[in-house]
Order: sequence, then C-alpha cells, then structure tokens
Amino acid sequence: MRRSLFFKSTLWAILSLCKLETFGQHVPLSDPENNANWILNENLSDEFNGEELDKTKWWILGENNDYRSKWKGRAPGQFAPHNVKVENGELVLISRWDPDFNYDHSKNNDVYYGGTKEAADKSWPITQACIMSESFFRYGYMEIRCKAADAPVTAAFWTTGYQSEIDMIENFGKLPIGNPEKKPETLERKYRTNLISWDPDKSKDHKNYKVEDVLEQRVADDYFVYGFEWDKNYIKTYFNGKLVRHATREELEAKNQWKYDVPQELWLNSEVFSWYGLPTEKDLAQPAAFKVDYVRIWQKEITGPEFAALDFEGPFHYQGRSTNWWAPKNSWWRMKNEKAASGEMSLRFKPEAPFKGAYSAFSPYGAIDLPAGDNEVKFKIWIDPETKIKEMNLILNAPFTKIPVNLSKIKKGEWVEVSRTFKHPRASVTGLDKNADRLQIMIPADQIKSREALLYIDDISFGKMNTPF
Ligand SMILES: [Ca+2]
Ligand SMILES: [Ca+2]
Repeated sequence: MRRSLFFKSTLWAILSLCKLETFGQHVPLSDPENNANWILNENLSDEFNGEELDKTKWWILGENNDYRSKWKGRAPGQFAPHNVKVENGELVLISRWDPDFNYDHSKNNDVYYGGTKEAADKSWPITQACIMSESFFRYGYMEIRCKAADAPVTAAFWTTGYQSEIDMIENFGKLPIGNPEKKPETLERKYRTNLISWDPDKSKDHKNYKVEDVLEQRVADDYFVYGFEWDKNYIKTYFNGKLVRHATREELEAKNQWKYDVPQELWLNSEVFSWYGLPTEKDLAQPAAFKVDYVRIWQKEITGPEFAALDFEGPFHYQGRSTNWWAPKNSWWRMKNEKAASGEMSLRFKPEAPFKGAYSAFSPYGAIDLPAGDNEVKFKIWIDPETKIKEMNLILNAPFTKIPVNLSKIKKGEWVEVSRTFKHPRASVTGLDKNADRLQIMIPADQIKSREALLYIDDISFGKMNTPF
C-alpha cells in the first residue's frame, strides 16, 4: 500500500509539473511564436481549473451583500453571488429567473431591481453574475475563450479605470422569444467593442468609440477566443487569433476617444439590455450560462498590483484589494497627466466659480495606516501664478487629525515641496468601512481669493507609515 501511495504521489507530482509546464507555455493565439515577448500576468490571468473561484484574484459582486459601492447590475437584473460557479475548468456566470431572491430596493437607470420603472414588484425577477479582479494593470494583451449564454443577456469582458472603460467584448447571446424590439438576427452574431469615457468634463456631443463586427456564427453557438491589445500607441481587436480592428492613438485622440492610459481592473459579467428586449420567464426557463474557459492577460512588462497611489499613478492596493482616489464631480479635483512632479499623473484642482462649500478628494477608507505619535507629511505642489489660495487642509479620518497648510507664502509657477509635522493621537483605525482611516485633501471655498484657481499636487508621503505604498 505504501509503495502504491508513493507511486501515486510521485505520479501526481510529475503530472502537476507537466501541468505547470503547459501553463507556462501559453502564448497569445494572435502571436503563437510570442514575437512580442509577452509575459503572462499571473495576478490577473485565470484558467478557472480549480475547485472554486480564486478569491486572491477575484471578488464576487454581492457576496455577503457587499457590492463595494461599485454596481449591483443593470436593472431589473441584479448581480447575486449564487450565480457564480467554477466547474469543469470553467467560470460559469448564470442569469436566472429568480422570484425568491431578496432584491435591493433601489433603482438603476430609473428601473427597480427585479421590477419596473414604476414598482419594485418582482415582475422582472432576474439575477445575474459578476466578478471583478482585485488588482489593476496598465497596457497589455487580454484574451478570453468563452461561450455566451444562449439567452437575452450579455457576455462581457471589460475593464474600468479612472474615468474610463474598455469593453473588450460586450456581446448579446440571443434575441428574446418573439423579438419584441424587432432587432435584426445579426445581433446574435455581433462582436462588439467599446471605449467609454467617464470624464465628467467631456463635451456634451462627445461620442464614445463603439464598433461591431458581424461573425459567421452566433456568439452563443460555440467557444470563441476574443483578444484585445491595449498599447500606449494603439488598440487592436482579434477574433480566434486573427486581427479584426486596429485604431491608432492619433486617430482616437482626434475624436477625443483616447482616455486609456490609466491602470484598469477587470470585469466579467452578464447584464440585461432592455433596448434589445428583456428576457421573460420563458427565455430563462433554464438558467443561462456564460461560460469562460480562461482569461489571460499578457504584458510586455508586468505592472501592478502596487501602483504609486500617493503619486497619483494608479489605485491604492491594500488589504488584498485595489481602489482609486475618489472625488465628487463638483469638487473639481481630477487626476490628470498635464503636469506631474513624478511619473505621468498628478492631482489637479481647477474649480469653477461661484465657489462654495469645501472641495475634497479622498483616498479609500482603510488605505492609510499610520502609527500613533509624531509624524510628518510631505507633498509637492504647483500653484499657478494667478491663483491666490490662503489655506488647504490634509485631514486624516480616524483618528481625526487636521493638518492645515498655509499656501500664501508658497512660490508659484514651480513645483515646491511642502512638509508639515503633526501628532497622530492614536494609531489609524484599520478596516474597510467608513470608520477606518483615510486621507482627505480639502480646500474650503472661502480660502480661494482669486477669480480663478489652478494648482496641482503630487508625491504625498508620510514619515512613518505602517503599510508601504
Ligand atoms: Ca479552463
Ligand atoms: Ca505623479
């Protein structure tokens, strides 16, 4: 028995090694010789060959009723964790008719989850599935092998980053029974790719980049490999390894359609699109499955999961997750690549009159972890020569610590390093909710003494910080 056990475990070890070997040999279908020297980013790639979803890479939207303030789905469909499975070497994202689900009593795009515009009445009780990556990356070649659900739902593989979205695929499986919206049959064969700008300052007539290519087969008929190359100078799309589209940065910039130099995180999901027709109970008589054999992210050099968040180069990576800086639209704080003390990005403050209230940008809760006692904060600031601002504040949330910074004596028109010492009464409150520590950068409106204002902030650092960034 012992011998046979030894033999089995040796065989298992050899088989495992073979498997690793095979894994290491994956190359992009579009570049089988790997002439571009692609390196697989293991933080984001997944063969989905395990027993369950790898939670170090992914999180499930709605698990423990936590959506991390991201999105609950496109109503009436709501993302629900019981619709995410890993089985037979695949990620399976289910859409189902689900009248027993406890829908959120809120609206998305003016429609109640599980209901209609008028009522949260479970008249459209549809639950769906969504997972997101725990880390970000910047530039690369992304490939997915998948089969869309054979139902009136989407199969989407996409990314979001600061004010930007890349929909590598956003395909639609099947027209609803009876085709109430009278859509053409080709919809079921469309390979759709979009670049969406979320820039709050974009012009009203701004048009996003949206392209469609009609395939020979329906996207739900079989497994297909879709590829998207995101380079700093171009984008390319591929179908089963063959180039489909190529757009240069120059072409896209001419239409203000290039916003995609910031780190992105991955999404995999199914949604309902009411404008193509919502699924009915008959359409979802069987749960509909969007099946993903693998997602592979290659890069020419691996980026992330750590980015220089306090230098505004990307999201914070902390407690196993990644989150960006955040500022309300009317706060006028924006991350920009216009003027940087380091890297490419900095935080711009350019408010529009009339000035009122206070303007703040925020790190995520839990991303700042400082010890108790004496500490020092340093940052770089560039103030426009015409701008007069008396004071700004750096505010730590928990324990509450306000660090006023007098700006009136700072030399303008050049990057200046500012340093302030402060006393932190206790160690930062850790955690992920609103009780945890975070950094707020705040300028009260009454401190702005010129008709217009413009400044940039970069390279924030603390003398003592428990979590290295
Ligand atoms: Ca697989
Ligand atoms: Ca920077």
